[in-house]
Amino acid sequence: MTLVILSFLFSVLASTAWGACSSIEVRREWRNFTPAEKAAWIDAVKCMAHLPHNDSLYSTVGDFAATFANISSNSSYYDDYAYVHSDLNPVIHFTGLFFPFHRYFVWSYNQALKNRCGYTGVAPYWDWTIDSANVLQAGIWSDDPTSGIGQAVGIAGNDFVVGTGGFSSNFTLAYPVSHGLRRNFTLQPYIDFAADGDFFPEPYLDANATFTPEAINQAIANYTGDYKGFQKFIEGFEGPHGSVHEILGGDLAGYCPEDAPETCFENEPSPTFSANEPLFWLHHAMVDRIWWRWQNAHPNNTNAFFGGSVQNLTTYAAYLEYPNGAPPYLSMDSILPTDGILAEGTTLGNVWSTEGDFLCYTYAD
Ligand SMILES: [Cu+2]
Repeated sequence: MTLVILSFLFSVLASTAWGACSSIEVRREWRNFTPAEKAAWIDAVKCMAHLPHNDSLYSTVGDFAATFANISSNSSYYDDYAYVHSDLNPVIHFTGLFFPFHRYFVWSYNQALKNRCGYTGVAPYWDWTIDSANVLQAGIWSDDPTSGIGQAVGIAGNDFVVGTGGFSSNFTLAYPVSHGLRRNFTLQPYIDFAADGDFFPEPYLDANATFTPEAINQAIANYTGDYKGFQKFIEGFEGPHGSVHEILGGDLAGYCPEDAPETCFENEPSPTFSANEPLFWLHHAMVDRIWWRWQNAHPNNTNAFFGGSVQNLTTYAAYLEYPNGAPPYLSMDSILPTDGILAEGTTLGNVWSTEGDFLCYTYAD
């Protein structure tokens, strides 16, 4: 009895004195989900894809609308999230917003699964380091129609639309044109970028070599206190974040569906409509977990931040000077963009700790 009271008192003290959240969500790796838990997540994602478009969606940047697609009222709430990522592409990549925005985006999406689709599970992540040696043989490509993510190479005769797993039916995407989920695993995706020589010095690189356990563990150990260097390693060209996107081809890599407008093909592959792919959420939860591990690896990392608000990829020299954004510089008081879909008024400081009252989640390991 005394122990129970003591532990109760301790938890009350912990939540009031240190601002810890009372019921923390523990995110788990996809392969540690039971088949029923996997099916529940897939069901919730497909539920989002059948909810109506939210009229409060607006574009902040507008490049995506100008080049690929305007906001379509013939779309779903799931498509609204894909649109937000597409529209904000130039302000959330290669800027100081990369880690905090994607943390907020994955969390907001998970809240929507719960609040709008009755999802009661936790956000899954895909630890692709475990599968890096042989990505194509990974268990994640299960063909099971209720609990499987589906094949890594879609049907070649059908524009690489995924033909197995939970997303092969009742799952249509609106951007840039209506199409089914597409994947086309390619071990050497950077060959397509060979013309951008400075940015892609190793076009024949096997992309899986960039996301091994050793590469990620070294990055976490090596950039103590160096937020800019850490972000550049994870997000930079031919780095692990981009390699997972590009190795899967199709939607996750920003390759255009066959009926897309010509301007889409002129700009492909581009990191815009990658959130069409449900794996986007598992991939970005993993990227978030790597940042979380780095934050926890050393006291000098926990609150480290340095980043600008303006993406500058005009020349390779400019990129090397501003790999995570040129001035004006961002601070903990800077407000995250929302496109009317995410909750307004969230600051970088609000999302710096995952375990505080605001986000209230952690990772199993
Ligand atoms: Cu992104």
